[in-house]
Amino acid sequence: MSLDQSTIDNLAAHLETCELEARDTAKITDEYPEMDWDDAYAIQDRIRQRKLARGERIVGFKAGLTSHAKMKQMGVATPCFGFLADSFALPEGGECKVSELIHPKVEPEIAFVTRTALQGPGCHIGTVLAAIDFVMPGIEVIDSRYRDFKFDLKSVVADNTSAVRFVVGGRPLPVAEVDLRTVGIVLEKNGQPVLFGAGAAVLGHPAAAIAMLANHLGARGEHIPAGSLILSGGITEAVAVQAGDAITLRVQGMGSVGLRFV
Ligand code: 0L1
Ligand code: MG
Repeated sequence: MSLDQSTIDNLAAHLETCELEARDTAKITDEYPEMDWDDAYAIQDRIRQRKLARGERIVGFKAGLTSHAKMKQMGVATPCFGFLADSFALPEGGECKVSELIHPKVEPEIAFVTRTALQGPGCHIGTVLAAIDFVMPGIEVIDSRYRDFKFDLKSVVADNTSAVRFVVGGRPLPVAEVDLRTVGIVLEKNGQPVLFGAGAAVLGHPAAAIAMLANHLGARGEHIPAGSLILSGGITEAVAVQAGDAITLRVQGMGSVGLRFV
């Protein structure tokens, strides 16, 4: 690590305040170019501790930048991982208030719920499928705290990978009842189909993103608890939304889930 504890605390407070007050900021590596990966995840951990200290609960995790479309859109080459707090969850068909956000975008994702804990290292698609209870459609709303979504990967990790809101729903399916590589998705914006894809866009198989997450957490002495919700990453690039937009995600065999931006 190259940053001291008080710098990590200050950067976590700064980024979380930007999240809570819907204010953007320059990417933090502009001021701290020496920041390394351990620093970046330590800042994210500190944001998680701040939320826990306020009584929020951590309901799961997310993998980000897991598809080539997303990596190309953001100009990066590696996935990243973040956490999901209960305050991020929106009801199915509910409202997402844009006044609470900076410049939201949506991503179509497959959400996983674990039946048993997953502990890396050594997790692979098989271990993941054996530990999953069910999968369902999920829309992630991302909202980078960085001005104009301009960042590098370490800054994104520190910023909890742009996590801010999500909705899951539709028809949950036991994982054995779906081929997650060929499952098709359509994302509709205001009734118009705008994005199309298949599960294989996420690292060849969305469960590979969960295995990477478990191995990443295992390397840091953590695990994925039973009953966790995990967003496996956008199948397509992200789409910008504004007040008045209605978004629906349809996933083959799993029904649909939607949100209205107000
Ligand atoms: O969930 C994601 O793929 C987002 C990762 C963070 C980068 C971004 O804000 O697009
Ligand atoms: Mg995402």
